Amino acid sequence: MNPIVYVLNGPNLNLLGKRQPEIYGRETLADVEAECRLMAKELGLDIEFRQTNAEFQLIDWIHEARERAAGIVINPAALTHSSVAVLDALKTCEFPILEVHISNIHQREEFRHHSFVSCVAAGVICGFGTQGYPLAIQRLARLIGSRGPLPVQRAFLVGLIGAGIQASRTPAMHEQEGAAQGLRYVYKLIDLEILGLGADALAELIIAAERMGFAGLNITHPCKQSVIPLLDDLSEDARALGAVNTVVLKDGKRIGHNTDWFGFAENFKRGLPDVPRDHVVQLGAGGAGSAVAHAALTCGIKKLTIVDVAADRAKSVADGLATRFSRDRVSVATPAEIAAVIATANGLINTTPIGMAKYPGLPLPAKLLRPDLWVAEIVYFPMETELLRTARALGCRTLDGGGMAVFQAVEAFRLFTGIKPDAERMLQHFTAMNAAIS
Ligand code: CA2
Repeated sequence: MNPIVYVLNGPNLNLLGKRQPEIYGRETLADVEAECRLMAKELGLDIEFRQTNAEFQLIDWIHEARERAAGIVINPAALTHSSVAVLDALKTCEFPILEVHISNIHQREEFRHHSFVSCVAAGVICGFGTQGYPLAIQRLARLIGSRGPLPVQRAFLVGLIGAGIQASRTPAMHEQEGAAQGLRYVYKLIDLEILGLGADALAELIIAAERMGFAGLNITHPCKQSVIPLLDDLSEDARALGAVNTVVLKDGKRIGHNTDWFGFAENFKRGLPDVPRDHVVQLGAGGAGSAVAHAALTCGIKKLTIVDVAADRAKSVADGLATRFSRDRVSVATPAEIAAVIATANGLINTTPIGMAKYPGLPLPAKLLRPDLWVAEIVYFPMETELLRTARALGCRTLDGGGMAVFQAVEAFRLFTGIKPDAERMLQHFTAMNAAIS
């Protein structure tokens, strides 16, 4: 139920718009009522709009309002200047009263300069023409704390398709930010493992998501590459990287993006802003590996050596990078060559799954780490991988994968909704969530 506001008008105001337009304008009282109703609706108020030529009637309505209303807007008309009775009635009210006059009574005859009711009014509006009425209602809404009807909230349904994704923090990050933005935001996990489906179910799942009105999907292992043929178009980054982690579903079209590289770049810029970047070794050339390598070169790493157990995979990522950055900034090495390449490196980035809760261990022999080597991870589950723990113990500067997880979500949220999320808030929420869980 909305609060009720009485808008009361005294003698002769029924003539509004019909006589003396030079003083009172051309709007009729019915016009004024319509404007008041419009304003009241916007502010979540109900109004009783009344006019009378009889003093007793005005007083009776004030008494009635005492019982029912949250406030009064009153133009007592000539009674303003004469009626102690109207004043006494208003004095019994315990809610805000706003006094309105269409004309500027202070520019008119001397007898109109005094108002009997102003002393009980929370405010007086005069000389604004009939506009004074909606203005008074607006002010009254403030005074009684009416914020208006609940705004219609925009709704977004999104999700993540992947295998073994139950521990993902992405749904909570999106939903929390959606709520903070005043949206109805639901993020569903579509876990192939739980559904007992293979990656070949992807086509069917995307159609289902479209039919159910999903605004978009995040895509993860093992579908980041296989999703590409199912899409209508790709962003420049996704095309370059050959991997998609975000699909926007809009106007019957599926557009693939890659926010992973942005996630790593942003995390790196914040977490290791001043580390040397002459030569860096990256372990892993999988889907995440190509995005991270792209981010690393974008962040000014002068030379990147990519190491992968599958030589062809490392070569294909390196070839892709060479077309976008210069060839001499990228090279490949086999696991047998790690010791040699790491000897000249300033930093090490691990993009292999080794270190994840599912694949514990170190992605390279511990003896290859040294205190002057910085070490970055993309895994955030656990936040401290064995690699990070070992490196930290040695005195290396390190970067965990938490920030990357947050910033890929920041960018995906923006793509799904068209609304800029608050990255700092998402970061804080992620940190708090991890502290509560671990
Ligand atoms: O300016 C105002 O709103 C007044 O309250 C109007 C009162 C007057 O006595 C006050 O001093 C100021 C008069 C209302 C009469 O309304 C008419 C409207 C159109 C034509 C004739 C009278």
